[in-house]
Amino acid sequence: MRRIRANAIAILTVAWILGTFYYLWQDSKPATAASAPSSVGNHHQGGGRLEIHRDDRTIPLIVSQPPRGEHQDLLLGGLDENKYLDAKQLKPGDDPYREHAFNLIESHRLGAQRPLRDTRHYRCASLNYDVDLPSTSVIITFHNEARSTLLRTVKSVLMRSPPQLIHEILLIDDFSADADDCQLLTQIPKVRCLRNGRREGLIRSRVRGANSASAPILTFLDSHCEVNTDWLQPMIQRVKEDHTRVVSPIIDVISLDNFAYLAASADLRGGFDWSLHFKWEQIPIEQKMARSDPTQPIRTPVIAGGIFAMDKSWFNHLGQYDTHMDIWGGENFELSFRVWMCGGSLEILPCSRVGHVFRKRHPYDFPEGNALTYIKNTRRAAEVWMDEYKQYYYSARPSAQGKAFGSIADRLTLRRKLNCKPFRWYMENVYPELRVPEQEAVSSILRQGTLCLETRGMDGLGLAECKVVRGSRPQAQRWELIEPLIRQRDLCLAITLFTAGSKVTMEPCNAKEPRQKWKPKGSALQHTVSGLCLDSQSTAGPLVIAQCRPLVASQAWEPQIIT
Ligand code: UD2
Ligand code: MN
Repeated sequence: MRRIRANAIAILTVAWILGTFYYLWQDSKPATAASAPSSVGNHHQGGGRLEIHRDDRTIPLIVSQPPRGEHQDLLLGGLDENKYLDAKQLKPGDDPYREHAFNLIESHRLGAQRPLRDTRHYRCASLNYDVDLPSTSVIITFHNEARSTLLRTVKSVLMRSPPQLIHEILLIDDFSADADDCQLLTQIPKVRCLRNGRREGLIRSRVRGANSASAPILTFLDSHCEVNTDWLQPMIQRVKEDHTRVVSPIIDVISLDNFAYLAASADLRGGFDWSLHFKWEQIPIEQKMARSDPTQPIRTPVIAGGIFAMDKSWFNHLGQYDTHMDIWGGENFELSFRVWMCGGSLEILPCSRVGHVFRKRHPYDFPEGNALTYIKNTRRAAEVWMDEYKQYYYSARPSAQGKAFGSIADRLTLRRKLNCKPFRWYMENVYPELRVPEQEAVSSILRQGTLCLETRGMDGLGLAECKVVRGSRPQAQRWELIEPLIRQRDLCLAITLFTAGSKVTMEPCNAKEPRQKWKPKGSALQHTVSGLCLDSQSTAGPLVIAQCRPLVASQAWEPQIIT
């Protein structure tokens, strides 16, 4: 008897579970093809709700087909696509990776458009968006992009966005070799082309685009993207609800070898290490556990940088970009810190997907060199936004010390005017997972030929033969160069008076004390406020500050990192 009852309970339980699954499936499955109006393609606007009709039930295999026929001509205007694409052909024997760092043959083979697999979570398809969403100006900057990837970017936007939301597509041609790459595309309705008279880099190019945009929302894209089904509505919806949100899609991967479109993980957010190197990282486990709805936005400490939407007035209010940053790199940190610290937020929207060709190298040249440019840009971001935490940036990237980064006065004024929170707030509230490194700064000796700067007694300083005692340098000759300080343990190099000839001593460190602020100037060490340079005069005499004289031996200090 008891066994029969147990069996009955087991059967009922199984039936209940199956029933629940069936119910959930019924609820989420897409409408059948029979209800789709055949003339409108796969998007149908009705009753204030964007419905997506598909005739395929196996959701992961759904592809979003571009509309065909007349509809397409209306969207795309008079451009002869084949002529546009075929004008640039590889010669037999040419390396297909050479010019763009991706396989140009494969890209060309795909042509101007292609169907894409809808990589979103199936629940995204049943979300509703407002009928009266504001429109956007899409801004795409490029320097010598391949025609096939550029055209696919533009076409995918026109074909996979509700037309009323695309006010215009602004192409900023950053002084590419062939002006026709951009110009010919203006035959497509809504496409405008702005050509720079000289190479500006992506940061100033985007600002130029933003300044001539006329829609209330700005959407930035790289020039080798393909947007996926309903990519735009989730972003505009979030920005419409709160203009201080800066939103980006999940960035899917387009293979640089065969151009396959691959879904990216939906559990990632943007992060970085202290050298200001961007990386994707798992969302922290507590946040992951708390996520019951996979369509919900993901808060992110930083964005990758290339693909995001933002309210135009908010973009302008927050100071656009730092236009003293050149070519590529660092602007994503600067924007991310600024947005969080000055009252906004950053999020990744899982229901918006955009494919991007990730490359292993830059296919273009950097007039000042790649490394120096990255250092200049990230140094500007660190100097303006990272407060006392910038020392960890310098420890992680010692080569950044002493490299030129121009004046940041305007950006500091902006930070003050916007009344932004300190970086400590960002660390505590936005990115507590970023660990502060153990306080072990890099030590150097400061050489002048065979002599080394050393401390003597309480606050004395002098030059002496560089020594090695039992395999390591004596403490008196070890220095930590953490701008603006030149420190040894808790004491720092300081001037006594702000005039030439004034003696230099050691005193307790204080990064805000003007007498302790130094910066490298060529091979000299310059006192920032007086503009005078550290001078050893003679080996016997005291250390002083004197008028900077480039190439004078008593002012040349060669830092050499020691262990
Ligand atoms: C990522 C971002 C990129 C930017 C960069 C950091 C994504 C998908 N991409 O690098 O947008 O934030 O990190 O700076 O998040 N370009 C110019 N002028 C130049 C150099 C580049 O217009 O002098 C264009 C280029 O054609 C491309 C865009 O800027 O459309 C970004 O350059 P990228 O694709 O080489 O950068 P990526 O994806 O490695
Ligand atoms: Mn890119």
